[in-house]
Amino acid sequence: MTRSDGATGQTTRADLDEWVAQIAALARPDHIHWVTGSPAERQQLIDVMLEAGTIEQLNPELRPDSYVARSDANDVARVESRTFICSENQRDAGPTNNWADPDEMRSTLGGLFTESMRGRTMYVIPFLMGPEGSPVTRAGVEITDSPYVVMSMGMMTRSGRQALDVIESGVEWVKAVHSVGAPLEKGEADVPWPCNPVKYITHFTDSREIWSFGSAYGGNALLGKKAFALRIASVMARDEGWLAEHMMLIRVTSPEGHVKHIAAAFPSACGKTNFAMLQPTIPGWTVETIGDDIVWMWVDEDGRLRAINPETGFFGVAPGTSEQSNPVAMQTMFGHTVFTNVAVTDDNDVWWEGMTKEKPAHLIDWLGNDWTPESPDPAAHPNSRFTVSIAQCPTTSPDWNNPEGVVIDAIVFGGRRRTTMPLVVEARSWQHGVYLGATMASERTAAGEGTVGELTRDPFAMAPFTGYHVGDHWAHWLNIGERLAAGGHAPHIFHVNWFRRGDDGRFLWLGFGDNIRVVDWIVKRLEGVVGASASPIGSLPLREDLNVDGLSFHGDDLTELLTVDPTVISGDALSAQSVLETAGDRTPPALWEENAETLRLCAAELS
Ligand code: OXD
Ligand code: MN
Repeated sequence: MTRSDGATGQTTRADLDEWVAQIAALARPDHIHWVTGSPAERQQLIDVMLEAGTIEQLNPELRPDSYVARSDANDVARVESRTFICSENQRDAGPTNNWADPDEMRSTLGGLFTESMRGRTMYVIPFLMGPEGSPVTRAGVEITDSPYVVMSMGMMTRSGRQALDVIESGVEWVKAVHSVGAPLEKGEADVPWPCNPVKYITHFTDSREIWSFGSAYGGNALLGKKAFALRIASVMARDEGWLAEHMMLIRVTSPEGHVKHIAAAFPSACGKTNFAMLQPTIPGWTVETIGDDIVWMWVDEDGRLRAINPETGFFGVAPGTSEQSNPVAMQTMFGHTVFTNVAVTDDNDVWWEGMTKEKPAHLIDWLGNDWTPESPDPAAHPNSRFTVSIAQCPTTSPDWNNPEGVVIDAIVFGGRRRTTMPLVVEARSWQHGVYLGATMASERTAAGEGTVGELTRDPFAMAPFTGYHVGDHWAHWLNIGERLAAGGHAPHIFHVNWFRRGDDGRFLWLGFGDNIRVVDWIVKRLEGVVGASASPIGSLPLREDLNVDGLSFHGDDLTELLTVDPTVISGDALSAQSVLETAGDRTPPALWEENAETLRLCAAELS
């Protein structure tokens, strides 16, 4: 075995060197490459992938230094059914995770990884989640046999030499091993997207280790993202007293100069990226992007909630992204972007459903086939993605990389709800806000498995991502709230719904840039300058306080958006009991109290 970069391969961390040697002895790659993160190395990866057909270069005049990858047709999304939490104690995984016995899983993985990298290069990627110097920043090392993963991790994390320097300074680091599971016999030709029908995405939460086999797609393979920054980090956060959450993070500045930071949790493919890049339709507002998918938060010495985005890039859902819905995302991906499973136009640029009103007359679809508007299937896969660095985003906040993070003023929960939930509501208290987060529901999207459109409860938008017992996650949020209350600085909690529909299926709210009108109300509430009307699920805007200047509404749409029906809310609260029951005796009694209070308030309104 030789190292392709010719260096000696030794770091000053014997534990790291030993681990790399051990994985190499198991997986038997042909080469080992220590990732430095240099531009020359990036070009080398691109050349390797162009040669293998994993990526194709897009028209450099239209989209410089950008590429399209087409995955295997069966490797297109996160595989929750193949995702396992291997905690020593089964109860720690809780009812929302697949649990597997760690010893049994180690033996299964030992078999699968034996010689799994034969014929391939094994890349060693040191990486940091979070800016260097932040109290919650953590290090990891991902071993992978996929150059696509290396290139993506290069955009999504601080990887290479900088991270290795931090690891060599003596910090703890998380072990993450990934193989596409497609060894090559001598002389055997490779396929453009090697993967294996057998997939395992496993998390050893006690020893803080990740092992992923068989997939090269997104969160299954870019292990800094869901596996580390959410599943493993949520366990670290539980043990160390902080929060790792599935949230976007923005700074908003009002025309009066009030600066606030808002963290918002929505399930996958429900608009976090659009919210993070919101272009305000009310003059005088600015929105700066800090993160679009993951937020790590801690209580600072003054008892305030501070937050960072641990990532450095976007792995955004392409379909639906357009100059109208998200012009900032469109500008961000002007070049230096990797697209996966999108369609390609005749002039060799990208296209996906919703990008333009008019569909192109001819495309190459995500499977590599000819496509015309008459074709029955979408041209881009519904979970097709763009991967791009946050540094390219024109609205990125100068503080996105600040190790001190930003102070959170408001936390927002939301999902896709055709009915029931109003445009915006403010929780009565932190405890009530935790109840709203624990019981939040959304219609399924293509980002995971399952039937698209089906309503599911997705506590804190973390159902696929909390690495421990869901009931303990709720209790942890309540504990954090107590610490914040002691300092007198707890953020206010809100719930929003951009997706309410009329009987004919039309959206009642315009969404996108007009969501600033909801932000405007949230900031007025934080400033204490507007009242609200009490409802069984919290405080609703008074109609005169929601700035709808310049908008026109069909019939009673605005009233419908700003009111709740106690009969419907009471039905929803009864259905929410199922999610509280799921966590059994680990459901904090405070959440049952909030459910009972909701039902009591509904009954009072109905009597
Ligand atoms: C993501 C997801 O990729 O949530 O961010 O699926
Ligand atoms: Mn996500």
